[in-house]
Amino acid sequence: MKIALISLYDDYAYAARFLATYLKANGHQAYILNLKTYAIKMFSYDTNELEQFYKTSTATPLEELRTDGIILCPYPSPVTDIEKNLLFNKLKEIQPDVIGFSVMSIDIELTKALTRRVKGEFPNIPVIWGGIHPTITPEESIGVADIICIGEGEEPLLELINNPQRTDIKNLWFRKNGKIIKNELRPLEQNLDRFPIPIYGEDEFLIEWNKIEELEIHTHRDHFMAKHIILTQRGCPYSCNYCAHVLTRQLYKGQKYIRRISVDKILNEVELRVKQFNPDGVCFWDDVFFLNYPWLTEFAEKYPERIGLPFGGYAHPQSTSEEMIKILKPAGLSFIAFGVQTGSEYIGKEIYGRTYPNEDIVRLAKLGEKYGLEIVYDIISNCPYEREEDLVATLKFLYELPRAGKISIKKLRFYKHSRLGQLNKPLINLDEDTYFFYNMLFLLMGEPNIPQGYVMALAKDDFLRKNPRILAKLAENICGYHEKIKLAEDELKKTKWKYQNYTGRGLLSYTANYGKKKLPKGIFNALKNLFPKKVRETLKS
Ligand code: B12
Ligand code: SF4
Repeated sequence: MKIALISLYDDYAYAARFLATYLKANGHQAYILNLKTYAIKMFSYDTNELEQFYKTSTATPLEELRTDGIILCPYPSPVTDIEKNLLFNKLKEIQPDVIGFSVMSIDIELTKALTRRVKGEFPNIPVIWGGIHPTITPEESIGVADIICIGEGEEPLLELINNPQRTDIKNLWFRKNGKIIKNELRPLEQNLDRFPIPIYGEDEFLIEWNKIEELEIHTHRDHFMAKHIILTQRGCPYSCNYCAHVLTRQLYKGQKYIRRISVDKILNEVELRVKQFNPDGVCFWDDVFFLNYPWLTEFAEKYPERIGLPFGGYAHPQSTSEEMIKILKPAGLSFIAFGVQTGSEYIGKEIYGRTYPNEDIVRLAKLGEKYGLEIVYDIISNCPYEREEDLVATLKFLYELPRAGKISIKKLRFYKHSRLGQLNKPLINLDEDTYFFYNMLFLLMGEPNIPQGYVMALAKDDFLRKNPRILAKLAENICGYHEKIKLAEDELKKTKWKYQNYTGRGLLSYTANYGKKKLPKGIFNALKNLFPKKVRETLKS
């Protein structure tokens, strides 16, 4: 049997990749159709290109603001008619028996539209949705798809492909003759090692920028990543209110929720990726990498000899001990990322459901500093429950913490059905300029070229508070946006620059490497003159 798995705005397509690999290992044909990557386009703060994008985009735009002083707009550039036609032509060519979509909530409108078109053009091919969105909103999802998969998909999808007539498959709901058949959930897969190592660059296509391209190993976008990304586990022990785990964990009460691939198997995978993509480092992008001391110990023993590249991953204030860092550091640990999210105890506890005090975050950050690791702080912005005093608290907290190598700010995706959406608390919804003002200050807090004391002074400036875009100009120039892009481009041209038009994540990834590079002296002084006198006075003091 043949299946086409469609992955939207997703560079990595792990879900489609895991599923396709498993189906292939069981004798089926599986195609991965990537409809657009989670492409990254760089917007300078001072052009109006970004505003134009917001005006014309039909997709929900995402913003990530970085210390590099740029707005990176991980960029769901709207799917064009040409791209839709390329997708449907490919489907006609493949003639799959089943079409699957992997769906995140953010892409739901696009998925619905594409599903309707599939049903119009191929009325006899069943459409199955899987992924986080149908898992947490099954009733809504089965209203559109013929079949939905709740939770893990490998086994249910295999059973379906083995016999597309069946409607009694656990984890799957079917819409048949106006009726919904809801099958029960099967237990979580406890032995992740039994799944094969995911395949890259085989029967895989990328539709983007009005073109379709077959992705083979040597043309795969993963060549552009300075760090190759690998997932070693499923599940998370925590319950942050803004996270999907809160909802998915409830489905599996009483079962072991966190499961990890064995160290040996992960190292086999890393070895393969090193051969395939020659990355400069590895990012173990589990929700929390710093879990399970025995696993980490074995990893620390074996990784240096077999791989030896610098690596890092997500830490969590409650799970990460000094002992863990101590054993991983000599094995090549070079960076840790973790969610600071807010400095406000009110938002942390009452809104995000945090069960530990800010001091625990400080402790973790100081550990990172002590062991000379690059530290990345994640901050959540645009939380509708935040008051201005909460944003001030975050700024003060960043001042208190060791300076980050990178501060990554993501807009909160506020879904009514999430636990966050269900809280009985007043919604404040500050205006965009307020969020923007503080986001810029947060960014500057992570920027080595400006003393943090200046940033605190800028925060008190009424003029800037009313004209926050000026701060963006400061951020852009102080952070050396143009210089960094140039350095990154030159570097890419020398090394792996194969796609002249590709200004996406490869460039980003290389740019990030220059995040700490000291910029030519004088930039900061020259820039001061761009600002109103009042601001200049503040900068002097
Ligand atoms: C990698 C990742 C990303 C990557 C890739 C995006 C992607 N589509 O996966 C990037 C960095 C791009 C990303 C970005 C974002 N992400 Co993200 N991301 C993840 C992460 C960490 C892993 C997902 C993954 O690949 N897992 C591995 C695969 C194998 O597991 P899986 O996806 O669950 O798939 C299994 C089943 O669901 C099922 N399945 C999945 N698809 C299908 C399809 C079929 C047909 C079938 C039968 C079964 C099936 O089978 C699979 C194997 O068992 C998850 C958290 C998590 N731990 O899951 C968040 C997560 C998916 N992201 C999330 C969010 C909110 C975002 C952002 C909106 C963040 C932001 N504010 O900017 C953006 C939006 C990006 C966009 N597409 O526009 C949320 C989604 C919540 C929701 N309701 O949709 C999650 C769940 C994290 C969270 N905190 O809750 N993300
Ligand atoms: S620690 Fe991260 S993955 Fe775990 S529940 Fe919180 S946000 Fe989700």
